[in-house]
Amino acid sequence: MALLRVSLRALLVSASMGVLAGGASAATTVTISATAQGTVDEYGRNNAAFGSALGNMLCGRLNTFFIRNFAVFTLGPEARPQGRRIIAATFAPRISFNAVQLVVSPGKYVLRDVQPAFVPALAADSTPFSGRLDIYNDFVNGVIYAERVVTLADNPASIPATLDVTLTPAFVQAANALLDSGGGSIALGGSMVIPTTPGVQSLFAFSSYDPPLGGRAQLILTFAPSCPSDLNADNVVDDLDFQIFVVQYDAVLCAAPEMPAGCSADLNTDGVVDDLDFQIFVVAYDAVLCP
Ligand SMILES: [Ca+2]
Ligand SMILES: [Ca+2]
Ligand SMILES: [Ca+2]
Repeated sequence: MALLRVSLRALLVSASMGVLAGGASAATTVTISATAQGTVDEYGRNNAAFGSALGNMLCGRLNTFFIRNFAVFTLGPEARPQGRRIIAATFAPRISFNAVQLVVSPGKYVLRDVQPAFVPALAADSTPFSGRLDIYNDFVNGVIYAERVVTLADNPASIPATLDVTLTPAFVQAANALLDSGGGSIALGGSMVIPTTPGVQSLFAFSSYDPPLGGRAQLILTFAPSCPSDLNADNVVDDLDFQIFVVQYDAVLCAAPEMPAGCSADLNTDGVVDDLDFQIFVVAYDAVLCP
């Protein structure tokens, strides 16, 4: 702590000399369009083999057989703002016709992980495959990325529309791990848990690629500094961050005109930058490296 005290005191002098800049903003949103999206039916056929339009995402019971859907996203290093990690994610498929055609309502839409070995076949969605029950079955196995009860009320008043599906912390963790490893593709496999009434259609439907009603599903990622006290988002908490902190500490109120935009030093998000925030900052400053 002795070194910390000396360093902070030295910087308080430079702060009073007015050499300080504002901090990094609190969060950044990045939207990524699906690399591929489509359907795998209970015969293990994708859209290209099943005769469905490329990119059509149908899920549930279609006439006499069952069908599941998927979306593939490519996360490259360029998707991640420097020094930031994903803190939240939303899957936002486009709805090009009635989202829910449930005779018996409600149903539950579940998204799960897709084994990496299956991703290339799904990503090449114009290349037909059939008999891939391993892929079809994988969509109901593994880590849950989202669960959403759907009813007829989920049908939008007009189309096209977007349906927001909040993804779980397990997805956020997987996406961060993918970015940490240099990037790659991640796929989500969807299934419907529906009342079993033979012959009754119970369908949850998303977009095709076709304009104007379709469009690719979106993945909306919210990035934040990898640790909140890292105010300049360079992955370490050091004197540069303290310089940013002290300017906001002087301004106190997040609503004050002199407060830098974003009020990033309000680490406990109570609307003021005060000693409570400093107590949080000092712990991270002491640790130096972001986790
Ligand atoms: Ca799976
Ligand atoms: Ca920093
Ligand atoms: Ca505060």
